[in-house]
Amino acid sequence: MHVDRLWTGGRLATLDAARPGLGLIEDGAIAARDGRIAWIGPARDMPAMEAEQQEALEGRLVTPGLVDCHTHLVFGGSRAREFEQRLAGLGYEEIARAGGGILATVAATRSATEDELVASALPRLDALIAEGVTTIEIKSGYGLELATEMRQLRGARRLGGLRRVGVCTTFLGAHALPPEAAGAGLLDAVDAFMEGIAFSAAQTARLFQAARALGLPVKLHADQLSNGGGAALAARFGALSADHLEYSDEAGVAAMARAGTVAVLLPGAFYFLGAQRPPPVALLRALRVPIAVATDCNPGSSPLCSLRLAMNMGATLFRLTIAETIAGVTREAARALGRLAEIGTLERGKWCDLAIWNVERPAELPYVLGLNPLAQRIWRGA
Ligand code: DI6
Ligand code: FE
Repeated sequence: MHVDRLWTGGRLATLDAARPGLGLIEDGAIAARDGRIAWIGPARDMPAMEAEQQEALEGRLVTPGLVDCHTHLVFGGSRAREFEQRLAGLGYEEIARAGGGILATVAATRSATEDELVASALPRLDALIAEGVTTIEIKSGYGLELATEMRQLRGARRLGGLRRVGVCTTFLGAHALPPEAAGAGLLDAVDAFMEGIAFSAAQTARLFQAARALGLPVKLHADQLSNGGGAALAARFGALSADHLEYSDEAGVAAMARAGTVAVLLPGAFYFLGAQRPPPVALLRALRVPIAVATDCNPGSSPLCSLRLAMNMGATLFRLTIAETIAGVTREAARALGRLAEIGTLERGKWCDLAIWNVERPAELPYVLGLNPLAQRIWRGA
C-alpha cells in the first residue's frame, strides 16, 4: 500500500462507535493518503506499507482532531467593562435589558471592518488550534443587519483560508433569513438565541421555516436562562443540536432523543455567569441523547478560548465522564455540525485530522490546566 504519511506505535482513541468506549487501539498505526485516513488499525494487522514519511509515536495518545462545535469567534470590541459591572453585582440579563450586553457587541461589530474582525479573531482561533482543534463552528449574530452579518460570515470563511482548520459557519442573525447570505454560500446552518431577553418561540419557528425552505439545517440556543420549551422546538424542526439546556425538562429531552438532536453543553457560559442549575445530564444519558461539549467562545457569557478547559468544566461542573468529555469534543461535536461522515472519529475514508498528545491516559486531556499537552496537530493529513 502506498501512502503519504504513516504513524506507528500510538495509542489510538478512534471514537469509532463500533468499538466500546473510546475505541482504543493499543500499538496502533494510521496511514494518510490525499488528506484522508487510508488505513488504521493494530500494528499487527497492518499490510505492507510504502510511506513517503514515517513517524514513531512512542506510545502517545492520538485522538481525532478536536471539534469546537459552538463559538461566536468573530466579533468587535470587548465586554471587560461588563465583567466589572457583573462583579459589582449587576446581572447578565439586567445589563442586556438596559441596552448593554449583546447590543454593546453589536455596536462594536457594526463599526468594525472585515479586516479588523478577522485580525481580532485570529488570536482566539490560534489559541484553540494550539490545543488540537481542527474544525470550528463560527456563528454570526452580532450584526443584526445584513451588511454586518455578511461581514462576520465572510470574516469567518476567511479565517478558514488563513489557518489549516475546517470552518463551519452558522447564521445567528435575525427574525428572517437574508437570502443574500444563503445565496452567497456563506452559511452552513442557522441558529437562534431563544430566550426571554432575545427571540420568542414564534419568531424562532418563523426563522426555522425560512431555513427549511432554503434547505439549511438548524441549531438552537435553548433553555439557557429559563425553560422556554427550546429543546422541544429544536427537536420539532429536526435540529442538528440544541445548545445550553440548563432549564430543559423531560419532555424536551425526550423530544430531542426522538429527533436525534445533539445536546451541546457549554460549561464555560455556566461558569462565567455563575449559573446555579446544571443541564439535566442524567436525563440526557438515560434517554441516550448524544452529548457534545463546546467553548461558546463569545465576549459576553463565555470568553473562553480553550476547548480543553471546556472539557475540564464539563467534568467538574456537570459531572461528565472522561469518555463523555472526549467524545463530546470529537464524535458528538462532529455530529452536532452534521459532519460525522467526514470528521470526528478515526476511521478509514474520513479526513485525517489528528490531535497527538504527550499523555498516556485519556483522563489527562481534561485533567491538566494551564499546560498544553498537545504534541502535534494534523489537518487533512499534514
Ligand atoms: N450565546 C449567545 O449568543 C448568547 N449566549 C450564548 O451562549 C449571548 C452571548 C453574548 O452575551 O454576547
Ligand atoms: Fe452561544
